[in-house]
Amino acid sequence: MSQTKEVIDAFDIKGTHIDEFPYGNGHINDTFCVVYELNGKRFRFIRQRINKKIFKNVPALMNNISLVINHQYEKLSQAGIPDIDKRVLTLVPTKNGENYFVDSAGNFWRTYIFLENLISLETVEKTAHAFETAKAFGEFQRRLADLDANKLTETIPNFHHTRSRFNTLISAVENDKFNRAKDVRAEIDFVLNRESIVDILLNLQKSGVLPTRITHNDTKLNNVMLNAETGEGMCVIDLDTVMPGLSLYDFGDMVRTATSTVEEDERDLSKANMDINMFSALVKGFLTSAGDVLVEKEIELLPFSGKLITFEIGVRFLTDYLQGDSYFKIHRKKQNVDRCRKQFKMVESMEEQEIEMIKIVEKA
Ligand code: ADP
Ligand code: GN1
Ligand code: MG
Repeated sequence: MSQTKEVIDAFDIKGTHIDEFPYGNGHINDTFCVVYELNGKRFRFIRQRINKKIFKNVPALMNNISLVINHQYEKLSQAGIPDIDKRVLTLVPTKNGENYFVDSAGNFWRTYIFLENLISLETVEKTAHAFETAKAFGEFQRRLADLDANKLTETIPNFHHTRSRFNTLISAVENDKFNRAKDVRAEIDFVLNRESIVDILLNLQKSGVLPTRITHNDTKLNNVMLNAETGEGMCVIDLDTVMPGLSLYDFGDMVRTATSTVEEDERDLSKANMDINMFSALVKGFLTSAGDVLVEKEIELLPFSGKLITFEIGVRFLTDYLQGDSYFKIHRKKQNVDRCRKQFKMVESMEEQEIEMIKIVEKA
């Protein structure tokens, strides 16, 4: 869906709109790169149609995002860090001074300044990528430690509630509305055999051993922008799910996405393995930036978090397949099954390397 004139005209951007095209590989929002020209110069922006089926209260979500951006901005300026505009997202307001626009069809749109000369990766190529990713997400988490969590709305309730993700899968299997359970029996069994892991972090949170913090909750590799030349982790993006959560959820999703050198939906499962050197780099990067705020249990469970979140996202892909592919964008039939299989193969790979992973954390 391209943008209508009312959307293009809504934002406070000088110059002429000359081009727009779909951009990036996000599974949730419709993202476009939009190009404007002013005095012979071209300027790019990121414009997104926010998925209102998934995010039920977009005004509250946008309020979260601007609180988070402003807080990060203040922290960076207090610390005298240079290039702040490359380290936090910048929202472009509408002509009415709002940070989003609702078009006549009821769609919600927002615009960010394009982060030029930064890149986001779909797969890691070297350990420095893993280190920089974890360092950036750790810094992000640390800078939010003193933001009042009561000011934030929970944009998706129970987002990382692994027990409820498990139960939703069970209901989807029982209902089997699209008669698809027969295609994924082995994957369903894989989940049933691991039910014992789903409550571990939730129980530790309930008993107060694991503190609730403001976390990002969607720390996949392509949600951090790196300096295209130096590889430095610069800017955490995709702030839709920033809300109270566990630090381990953020680390876990990095293990899922930044220890694999192949894509999330890779079909050749012999290539889907947890690379222990990448894991080690993630641990080092995360401890460099967030280490001094983490409690002992948060550090001890870093290896487990990788397995849990990889399992949880695999469960979500499987559930979405059973529910008719209505949540994650797909580009081919059974893509959610491929994504699920890749996640579960990664879980197995982590199970096999559990002792090595624990040793790395102990050493760090
Ligand atoms: P989704 O929620 O659908 O994942 P994202 O906000 O993550 O959407 O954006 C999708 C992709 O667009 C990102 O992975 C990144 O490559 C690119 N992107 C997002 N914001 C910017 C930005 N401000 N500058 C440059 N690229 C961006
Ligand atoms: C979605 O928005 P994106 O593509 O960065 C999803 C994450 C999943 C991820 C799997 C709001 O992330 O939770 O882990 O896909 N985001 C939402 O790739 O559900
Ligand atoms: Mg994203």
